[in-house]
Amino acid sequence: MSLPDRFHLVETTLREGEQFAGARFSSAQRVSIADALDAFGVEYIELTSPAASPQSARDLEAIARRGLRARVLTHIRCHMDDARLAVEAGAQGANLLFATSEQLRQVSHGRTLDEIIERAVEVIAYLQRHDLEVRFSCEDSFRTPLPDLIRVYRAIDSLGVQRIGLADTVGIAAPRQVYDVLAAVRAAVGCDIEFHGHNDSGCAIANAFCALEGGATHVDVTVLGIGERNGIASLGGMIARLAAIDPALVARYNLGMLGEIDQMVADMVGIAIPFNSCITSPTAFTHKAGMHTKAVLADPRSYEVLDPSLFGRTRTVAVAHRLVGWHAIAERARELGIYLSEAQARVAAARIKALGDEHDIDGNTVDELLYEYAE
Ligand code: HCA
Ligand code: CU
Repeated sequence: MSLPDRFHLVETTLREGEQFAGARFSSAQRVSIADALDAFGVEYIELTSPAASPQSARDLEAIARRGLRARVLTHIRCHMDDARLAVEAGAQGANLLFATSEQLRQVSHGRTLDEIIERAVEVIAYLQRHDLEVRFSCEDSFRTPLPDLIRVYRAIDSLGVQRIGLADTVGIAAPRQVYDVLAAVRAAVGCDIEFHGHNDSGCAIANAFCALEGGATHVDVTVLGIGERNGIASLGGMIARLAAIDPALVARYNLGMLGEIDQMVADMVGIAIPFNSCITSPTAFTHKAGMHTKAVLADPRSYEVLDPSLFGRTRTVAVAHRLVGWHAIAERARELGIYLSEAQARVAAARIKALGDEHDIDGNTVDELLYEYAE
């Protein structure tokens, strides 16, 4: 398995992310998000369809005109009405979507595969005449039989589109399945391949990564993973996954901005950055248990697969708790300019453990206790 030489992030906070229950971005917020993501360096920014609402159409036009480095895409139904609006708004590309699984075909449009392809031919030709980059996705790809998927994608590929997309719309796919399906589709088409995966069963980042290993060239992410239900792969999670293999894979991005971007969007949608967010969680680089802190103080790589400084973060060694070890206590004392012998540090650690057994303690309590040694 190998990663493609070049992968692209399709950042869809301004489309999928808007489908998060708590999201309602103002025009100014949409612009702030687009600018921040552009400064971070994502290759594509996907916006809500101009057919969604009049303000969405105006905002798409305004953001498409900002002259961003990132290409501005809009996500539309495979329909001429929507395609015309996308062209009018000046989008640089259109991400088309058509449901192909049994489950969704029945409830959403009732069309056969041939009818889907026929419609796609008309819409894609129109977009291509207007020089838009085109991607076509089968919604609910992972509940669509593989032969059906391949049939649709081959037909679409032959139209000369830039990409086809696979969407795990309901978050049902498992990583090895994603790899297998991607590899099969990779062998069947010549164009680029995008992957979009939901997190209902907790596999969004793993699936996006396996998609890349299987031959995807583009992956969809949102800030903090926000989206429909519990969302999709997060920008920070994808960066972490790739950086854990080799920081060079993500060196082209402005990694120091991740924290501010996550915080900005968290504030806009009324949540805190989740404790289990990769990289930007408040505790992402906090070490606690004595065994961990001893090793991390000796060599950070012992328990840190990502270097916090790559992301403008610093390591924290938690000392105000009953799991503390004497190495961490000695280190905290050194930070305060107090030099403890091993025996003294062991005694201090024992006192903190005993206190921690009785009640919650904070950093000040520990520091006060250590200052007693300085006197
Ligand atoms: C949705 C659509 C989508 C589209 C993904 C894509 C999905 O159901 O809201 O175009 O690749 O998850 O299928 O977000
Ligand atoms: Cu989605």
